Amino acid sequence: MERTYVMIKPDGVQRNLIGEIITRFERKGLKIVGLKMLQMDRAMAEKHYAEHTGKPFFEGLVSYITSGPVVAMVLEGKDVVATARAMNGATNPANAGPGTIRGDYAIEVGRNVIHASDSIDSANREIAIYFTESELCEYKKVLDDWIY
Ligand code: RTP
Ligand code: MG
Repeated sequence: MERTYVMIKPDGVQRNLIGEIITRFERKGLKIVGLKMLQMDRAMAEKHYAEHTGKPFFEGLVSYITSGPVVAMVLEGKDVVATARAMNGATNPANAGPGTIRGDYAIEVGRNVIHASDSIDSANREIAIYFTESELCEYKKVLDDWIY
């Protein structure tokens, strides 16, 4: 089954949105197979956002993402990469529709609460940054049969 990397950014943690956000993914029917809280350092941020190195917003992005703890998770489900991106909404919350996480909870592009991998390749790369194989749980839920 497909997996993606989702992360509640420091503003989401500070604004007490952890439970709210995780609840949305659970209710959708996506399975949490990895979950932890951590504080990113600069090296980790540069690795995660390597594709944005040198862009005008890069320094601000690194200082934002390292400004406090984040909640890292791996979600599993059919088409989960695209589904998590759709649930998060557009990068700039001004363009994110109501009902999306960014649409409902954010205003600034530089404080947009949540991350999700943009492709299966990105998901595999990002999951490996944050989780070891043994930290991910492969398990069956009774609900699986009701979701699929
Ligand atoms: P993310 O990687 O965080 O899930 O967001 P995304 O794919 O929707 O957007 P991406 O292009 O990967 O940008 C990464 C993060 O950089 C910040 N950003 N700021 N000031 C700006 O113009 C700007 N553009 C991007 C956002 O926090 C974005 O989520
Ligand atoms: Mg991105």
